[in-house]
Amino acid sequence: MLKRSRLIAAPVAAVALTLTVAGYQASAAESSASGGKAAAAPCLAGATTLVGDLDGDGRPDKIINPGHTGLKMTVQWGTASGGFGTKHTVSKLLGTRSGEVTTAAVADFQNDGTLDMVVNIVKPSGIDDPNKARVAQYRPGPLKRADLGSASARTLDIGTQGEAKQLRIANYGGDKYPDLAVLNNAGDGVWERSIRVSKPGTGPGKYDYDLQQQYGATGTPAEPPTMPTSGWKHFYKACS
Ligand SMILES: [Ca+2]
Ligand SMILES: [Ca+2]
Repeated sequence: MLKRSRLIAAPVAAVALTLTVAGYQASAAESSASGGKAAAAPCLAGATTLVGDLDGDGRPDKIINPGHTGLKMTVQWGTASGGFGTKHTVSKLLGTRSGEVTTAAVADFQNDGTLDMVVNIVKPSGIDDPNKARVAQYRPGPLKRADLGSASARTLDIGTQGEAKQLRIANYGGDKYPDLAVLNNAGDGVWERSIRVSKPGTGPGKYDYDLQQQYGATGTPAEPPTMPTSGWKHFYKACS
């Protein structure tokens, strides 16, 4: 009886070993781009819900962006059991002060395997001249859980050219780098779709006159420019 169970156990162990090696190779391939811990590619769990690793611990996190506006975004950190923790409001994590409007956009802008965030915090002036943003940054992931900080945050010019009312992920030019569309109060009753195109290795770029002519638009508060809703859908598949 003892001998027989050993004969059965050996092939089972061999199969298990093969599966482990295959799993290791798959995760190693995924992590090689970022050099960090293994995490599956981001995927969509609904039109406004992205699942992907934001804090770099290798566990997928859940980012919900109601209405695609970037105004009511929440983050739930991935847990050891494969689930998600409690909802954290992004505006709160970012330390939004009274009267300020916080917008955020999440995608892997550099397409390097880690999710990144664009953040804009501004206190609207309430008059024709727009205020400058207190914070306008591109924050390459991984981000800190406590305050969504990044070790390599970079200032973006979206904070000095109007008041950002919404941030959205867009696809301009059809490459693999997600772009940014800002619903921008440019002042004097002009609302624009102000766009920033991402380039390899840098994330969202500066204002570019030619690209703005090509992909941007202007409007008013009464007739605002249309804003993209399919940015995530273009870059990420549905979670299986
Ligand atoms: Ca995570
Ligand atoms: Ca990235």
